[in-house]
Amino acid sequence: MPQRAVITGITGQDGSYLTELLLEKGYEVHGLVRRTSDLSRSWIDPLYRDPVLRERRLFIHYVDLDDVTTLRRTLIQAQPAEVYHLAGQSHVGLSFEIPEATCRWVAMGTLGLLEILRDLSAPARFFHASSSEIFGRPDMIPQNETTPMSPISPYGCAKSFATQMIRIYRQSYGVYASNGILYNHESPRRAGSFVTQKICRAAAAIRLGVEQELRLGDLSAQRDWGDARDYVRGIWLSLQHDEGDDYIFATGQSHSVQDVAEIAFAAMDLDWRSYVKHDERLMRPAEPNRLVGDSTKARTRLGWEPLSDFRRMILEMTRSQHRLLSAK
Ligand code: GDR
Repeated sequence: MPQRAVITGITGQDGSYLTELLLEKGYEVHGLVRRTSDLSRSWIDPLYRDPVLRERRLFIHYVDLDDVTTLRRTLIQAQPAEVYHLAGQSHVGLSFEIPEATCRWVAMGTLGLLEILRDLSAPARFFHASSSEIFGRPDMIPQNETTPMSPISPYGCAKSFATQMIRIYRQSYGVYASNGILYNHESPRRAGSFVTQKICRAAAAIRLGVEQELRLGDLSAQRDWGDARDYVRGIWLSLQHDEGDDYIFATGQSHSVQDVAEIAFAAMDLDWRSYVKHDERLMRPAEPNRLVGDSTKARTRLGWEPLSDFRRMILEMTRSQHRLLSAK
């Protein structure tokens, strides 16, 4: 019998890399997809079109996170050994505009899954994709698993709720549930609304003469940016330990939005200063700072190690955007 896993958010960057990893490891993968989502334009589509995988080792279920009855039925039928919960509204800036929807999906969506899990006759191990946004503007640098949560965005607040619920279900109901506290992680599959991909795409588009300028918010904002493929290995490793726990996944190094622009534009033989314009409308009502993670626990307990490097990743993303745009 192959190991069976359920992934919420299978169509996204992390979901698609995780699916590839699990299929490689011999898992049967069940992906939950929003009913309005267009699978044909997602990273999962090539896998799902493969007749060797489709409905044999890779299954897609159309179910919304707030449709708890269908969710329950799907999980009871799938009988997974592992559930990876990656879905939710993941844009921090947008969460200031749609706070209620963000909390419904991110906070209550996670709680709904925990409630189902608690009732399953065959217990499943549960992974929750938490976020460095739970820390807001922390006093300690770098942050670790004991750093107090003090979010400053609706998204961070919803993630804090979900993160704490994971701890409560672990302690009070004996559910195997783990938080991966994920710092920013990028790749050529990153959605274009996040700043790294927005910059890499624009540098390529300007090089090709398709666009003339790039408008950005806070250029001085700093983040601990890692590579999604490293973090997805960490996500899997989190559920291979004997008991559920919390783990920070981060590189421990900080870079600015301007650093991203410098590397991406230079890769296209352009000087970023000639094309990047500051746009006040892209500034957020509150901006976290000092978000740098200490991943010692994940490294020592899970044997996790990030293999990629920031500069190489931005170069890869920019070249990948250049290839995609050139082919259009
Ligand atoms: P973040 O990622 O909010 O950290 O959340 P994002 O790439 O959106 O922003 C990073 C930083 O760049 C600044 N910024 C801009 N951001 C966007 N999106 N667009 C702009 O034009 C722009 N200009 C400047 C932002 O203000 C910010 O400081 C990501 C998401 O993946 C979350 O889901 C995840 O939980 C956290 O990382 C860890």
